[in-house]
Amino acid sequence: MLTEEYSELIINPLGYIGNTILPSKFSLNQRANSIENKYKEKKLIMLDLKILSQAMGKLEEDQVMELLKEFAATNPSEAEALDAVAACQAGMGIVGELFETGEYFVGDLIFAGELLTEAINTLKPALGGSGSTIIGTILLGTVHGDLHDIGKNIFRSMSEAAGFEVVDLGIDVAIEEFVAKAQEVKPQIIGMSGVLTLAIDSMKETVEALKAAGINAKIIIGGNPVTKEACEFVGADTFTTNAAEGVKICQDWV
Ligand code: B12
Repeated sequence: MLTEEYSELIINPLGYIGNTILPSKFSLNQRANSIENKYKEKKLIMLDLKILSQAMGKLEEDQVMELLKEFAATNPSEAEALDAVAACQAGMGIVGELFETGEYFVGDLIFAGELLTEAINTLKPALGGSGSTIIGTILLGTVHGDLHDIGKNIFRSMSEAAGFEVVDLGIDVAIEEFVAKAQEVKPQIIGMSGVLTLAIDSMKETVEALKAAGINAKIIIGGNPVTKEACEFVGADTFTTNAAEGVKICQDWV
C-alpha cells in the first residue's frame, strides 16, 4: 500500500530507505539517488500527501495542480490515486474548518469546489477506465436541499469504471423525481449523496417515499455526515464516506 511505505519515506526523507539507514559514508547525493531508485523499484511516487492536503486547505491552486500533474505523469495505480483523493478530501476538511471559524467565506467554498473538481479530473485516468460489460444499474443523486456534488461525481466515475450503468439525477433531487426514475429504470441500487446535515432528513424522506412506492432496490447513502446512526435513522441498507468502499459494496450486491 502506498501510504505505509510512503510515510516511512517522508518521515525519514534523506537518511533512511524503508527501515534501512544508509551508512554515513554515503554522500547526500548517493542517499538521494538510492531513495529515488527505491521509489522506482516499488513504483512509489514522490507525492507528499500531507503537503497536498495542506495546499488544498490553503487553496494554493498552482501548488495543488503542480503536485497532481507530476503525480499523474507517473501513471499511478488506482490505489495510489485513491490516496491522493483522500488527501484532497482531507484538505476540504481544512477548508470547512476555516469557513466555520470565519476565515473563509462562501466565495472560498466556491473556489474550493472548483479546485477540487479540477484536481479530481487530473486523477480520473488513474481511477479506472469505463467498463465494457454492464454489471448493474445505479440510480444516483444528491438529495433535495443539498447542492454539493463533488463526492457524488467521484462515486459515479468509479462506479462506471467498475461496470455499472449510472443514472445520475444531479443535485437537489426532489423525492418524486427519485421515485419516478426508480419506477422507470428499475435500478438494483439507489445511491443518495449529501454533505449538509439537513441532507440526512432529506434522505429519510426519500427512502420512505421509495419504500411506500414499493421500490425494493438496495439503498446506499454517502457523504461526509453519514454515520451508522444516520443510516439507521434514514432506513438505508448501508452507508459510507468512501467512494471506493461504496463501489465494492455495490459490486457485492449484484
Ligand atoms: C466545496 C463546498 C461547497 C461548494 C460545493 C461545490 C460542489 N459542486 O459540490 C459550494 C460553494 C456550492 C458550497 C455551498 C454551501 N456550503 Co459547502 N462545502 C464545501 C466543502 C468545502 C467541500 C465539500 C466536498 O466536496 N468535500 C469533498 C468530497 C469528495 O467529500 P464527500 O462529499 O464526503 O464525498 C466522498 C464520500 O463521502 C463519498 N460519497 C459522496 N457521496 C456519495 C454517495 C454515495 C452513494 C456513495 C456510495 C459515496 C459517496 O465519496 C466521496 C469520495 O470518497 C465542505 C467542507 C467539508 N468538510 O466537506 C463545505 C460544507 C459541506 N458546506 C457547508 C455549508 C454551510 C454550505 C452553504 C450553506 C454555504 C452558504 N452559506 O451558502 C452552501 C449550501 C448550499 C446547498 N444548499 O447545498 C458546510 C455544511 C455544514 C452542515 N453541517 O450542514 C460545510 C461542512 C462547511 C463547514 N464546515 O461549515 N459548499
